Amino acid sequence: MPTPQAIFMRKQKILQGLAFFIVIVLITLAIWTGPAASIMINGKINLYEQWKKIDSVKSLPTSKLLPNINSTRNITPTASKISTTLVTRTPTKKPSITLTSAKKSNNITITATGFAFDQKSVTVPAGSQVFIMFKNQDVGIPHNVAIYTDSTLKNQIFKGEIITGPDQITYPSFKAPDKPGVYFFRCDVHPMMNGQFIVK
Ligand SMILES: [Cu+2]
Repeated sequence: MPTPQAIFMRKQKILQGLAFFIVIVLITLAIWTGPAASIMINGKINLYEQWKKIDSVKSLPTSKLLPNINSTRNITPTASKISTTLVTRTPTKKPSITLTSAKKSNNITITATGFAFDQKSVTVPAGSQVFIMFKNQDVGIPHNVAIYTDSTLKNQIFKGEIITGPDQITYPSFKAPDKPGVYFFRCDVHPMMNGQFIVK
């Protein structure tokens, strides 16, 4: 006499076997129905024959074509009809960095000492950005650096802030003239302190 537990176990095993069988059947059906359905339409198994039929149908007049098209449309393997088109892309040009507008910057140091500049002339590249560091070493004396086209002072190119020594300042940068030539710089407080601002 099997115990109730043994009966329960046996039922469990039968159920498991049944479930497994059903799963196998379902998988088999799923595998077979897809391709089989597409092949078996119209009772024709040979896809090649179907293709030949389509080709022969194409040459027929439209009136005779229509019913056949309806019956053969379903078996047309659309996947093979999809044409893959290669899209060729021309690579975009690499951005080239040109330094035409931003020329090499120019750092200049001018020192005023004993009511005189330490240099008679300074030279900068034409059109360059000029950074002037001005050092005033005269104690209690105001000086600056200002640049003009010439000694007539008609056209001012740059005017640096007046500072009282001992002090130093980095002036805001300015753009040197594009036209090469000999320009003029001076201390606005003491006009006899001057020199050549050469643009090359
Ligand atoms: Cu001065």
